[in-house]
Amino acid sequence: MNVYRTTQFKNVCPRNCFSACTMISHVENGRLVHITGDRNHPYTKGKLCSKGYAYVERNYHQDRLKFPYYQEVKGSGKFRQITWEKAFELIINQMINIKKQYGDFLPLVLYKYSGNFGVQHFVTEQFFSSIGKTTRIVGSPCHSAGIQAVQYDMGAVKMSDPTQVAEAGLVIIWGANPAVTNIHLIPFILEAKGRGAKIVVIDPLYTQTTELADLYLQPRPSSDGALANLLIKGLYEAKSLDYRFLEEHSIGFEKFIKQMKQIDTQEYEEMCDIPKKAINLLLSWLKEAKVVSYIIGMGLQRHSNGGQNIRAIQALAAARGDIGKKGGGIFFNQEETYVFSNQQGFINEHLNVNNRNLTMDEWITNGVTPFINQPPIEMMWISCRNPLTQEPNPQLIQNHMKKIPFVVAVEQFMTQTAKMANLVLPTTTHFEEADIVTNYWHKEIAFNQKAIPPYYESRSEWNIMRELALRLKHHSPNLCSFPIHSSEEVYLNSQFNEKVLEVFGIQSINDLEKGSLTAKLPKIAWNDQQFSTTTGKYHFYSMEASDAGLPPTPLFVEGKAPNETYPFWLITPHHPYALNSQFHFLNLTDEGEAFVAIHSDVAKAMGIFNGEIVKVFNNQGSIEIKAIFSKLVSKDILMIYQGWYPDSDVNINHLIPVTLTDMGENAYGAKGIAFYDTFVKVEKL
Ligand SMILES: Nc1nc2c(c(=O)[nH]1)N[C@H]1C(S)=C(S)[C@@H](COP(=O)(O)OP(=O)(O)OC[C@H]3O[C@@H](n4cnc5c(=O)[nH]c(N)nc54)[C@H](O)[C@@H]3O)O[C@H]1N2
Ligand SMILES: Nc1nc2c(c(=O)[nH]1)N[C@H]1C(S)=C(S)[C@@H](COP(=O)(O)OP(=O)(O)OC[C@H]3O[C@@H](n4cnc5c(=O)[nH]c(N)nc54)[C@H](O)[C@@H]3O)O[C@H]1N2
Ligand SMILES: [Mo]
Repeated sequence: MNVYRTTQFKNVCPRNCFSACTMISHVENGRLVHITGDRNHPYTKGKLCSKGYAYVERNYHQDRLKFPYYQEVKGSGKFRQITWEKAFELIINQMINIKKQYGDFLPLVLYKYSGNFGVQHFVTEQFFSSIGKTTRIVGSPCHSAGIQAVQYDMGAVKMSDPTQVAEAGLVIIWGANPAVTNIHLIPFILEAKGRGAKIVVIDPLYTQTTELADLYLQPRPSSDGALANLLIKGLYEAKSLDYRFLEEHSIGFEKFIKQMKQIDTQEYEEMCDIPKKAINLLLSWLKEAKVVSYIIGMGLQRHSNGGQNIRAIQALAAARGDIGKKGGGIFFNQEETYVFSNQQGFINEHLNVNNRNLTMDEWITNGVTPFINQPPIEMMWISCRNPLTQEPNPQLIQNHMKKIPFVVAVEQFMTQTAKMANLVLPTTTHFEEADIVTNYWHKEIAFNQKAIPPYYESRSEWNIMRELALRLKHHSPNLCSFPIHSSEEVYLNSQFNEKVLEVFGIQSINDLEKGSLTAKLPKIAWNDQQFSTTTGKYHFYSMEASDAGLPPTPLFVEGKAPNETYPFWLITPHHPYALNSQFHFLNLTDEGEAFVAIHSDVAKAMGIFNGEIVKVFNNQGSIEIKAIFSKLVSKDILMIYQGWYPDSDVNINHLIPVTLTDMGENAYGAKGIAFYDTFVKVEKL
């Protein structure tokens, strides 16, 4: 009889998510058997999401990549298994040829994003920086407009500890769906509610989060700036602003309020399509509340005026005096804990110095020859990114990829994108590698232990880059300055620096042995009211915004709207049981299939029955998808959860054009993508 001992390891979920949960993996005989939450984590407190509990299934899923695969013709599906040695040889040959022909590696492009945010994974950026100039696809498809808005007003992307929400007198959840996307925040919202705080949800969709609300406002998409402006005007007229803050800690309020006095209240109410009564109720709560927490989602800023709308909401928080207060302020994102040396490669100013930047939209629109009189793209390295399901207009991206002579994808699964690569390299999951994980929401840091051996021939991101560096150096010592370390742990230790010491008080992974640690940052952001702007004050008037051709003040700018040809907004928010393109295939949901949520009145008027397959289309693309009557949507909105639907041909992003957000360039080198400014028509088949 075999008696297996269960060993426990500490792991950290590295996904692009607000939680970065620490978890305990239970291992028997080198195999993961069970995952539990870690009760010692101060924010997630031992609770995982359905995806977290399903990691065993994901890890050993039949579709998990086992070996390196090569196909001569991209998209042919004629992959053959090759050895790692052969894979490295193919890559090195390609790189050497590029270097010979062009004198540098500019034709080599890095295409990487958010599949894994662990510190180890920034090794790829570091490797690319170690071979001289390369091309980088820059910009964030996620939150660049909002990040830029925070920077314009406050100078740096800081946020109070999310646990502060529990202390709020009023919680406004604005364009966020935490019941789905940020589940560990919910207990803190409920705690505030238990202490008597009212909960307001502002979202064009009646989401799962709406169930928590005392007041639900359903604005027209992208009209939030108008609502925020109306609220400021109302509070100003009622003399309910924080005049001391305005006087001592801000600039430009006079100019801004002058504009507010001139806005036509009725016109603004109509633009956001919210009844006067509801606005007045919210105004009365804002007048009464001692301190307000504003939880702002990324969803809100995926519009062509998204950054400006966030500035308008921030202005409300600032003018009311909520910023820097216990239990108050803006909860959007924080970047203070992105301090490891290799993470800096991610930040735009570092990108600018060494590389040729190709913005996401230039890449999608102009393809492989985006630069006049400069080398084209000859080789692409994709890691932690699945553009053929996640980016706008994937049809174009696929065509561009076909034209690139050599495409490499580092993946765990044969995704739509991997299918269009020449070389697919299998990589480890976080259970099979050592890593450090920090987060953009809470301020914990934790070490991720290697719990099990790599699945079949998978290699870690560090291992792949190290092996490449060794071979490049062997070919010619000057080609690459990437440091060769002896293990993942030694590599991780090399990424500690003064800033890590300052923020976390630690110097090596040994200091994380006992479990997660919380950053030594103030619990309340901006509690000293000293902002990181050029003046040290809060900017209601931003010269930087003005220089970028944007309105200097947070005055509402009208966004896009449906038209006669394409009368519906298509909102494609984040899925309850998937994370972007990941986890879909685990069928964690009753609705494994893709569906479009449609208002029953609209459907009935068109003779569409519940469950019927319909056509949703615009001038860019067309999909056939099941229609479901839903209370989530109003009459001029259709909703489809974004991501990947492996059992069907539905690719939602075929409908999504490259529409830019108003902001993002200064934050990440490119404007963001206004995914939700997509307009479509629906028809019976
Ligand atoms: N229509 C629509 N599109 C959207 C959005 C939307 O709201 N609507 N949201 C946008 C947003 S907010 C974001 S952040 C982007 C996300 O876009 P991506 O960053 O592309 O998203 P993911 O699907 O999380 O991860 C990409 C890939 O990483 C792989 N991966 C996971 N772990 C690892 C690893 O350890 N190593 C490597 N090499 N690969 C790994 C996964 O298998 C997956 O295929 O999508 C955007 N796209
Ligand atoms: N389960 C799960 N969790 C996730 C993810 C996931 O895919 N699945 N993805 C992770 C990532 S990468 C991200 S960026 C975050 C996203 O986290 P969230 O921002 O919370 O989620 P989204 O679905 O992007 O959008 C939130 C809400 O914005 C609303 N919205 C759209 N347009 C407007 C508007 O004009 N005004 C207002 N007021 N609301 C609007 C949408 O209807 C939606 O309900 O979640 C992270 N967590
Ligand atoms: Mo995101």
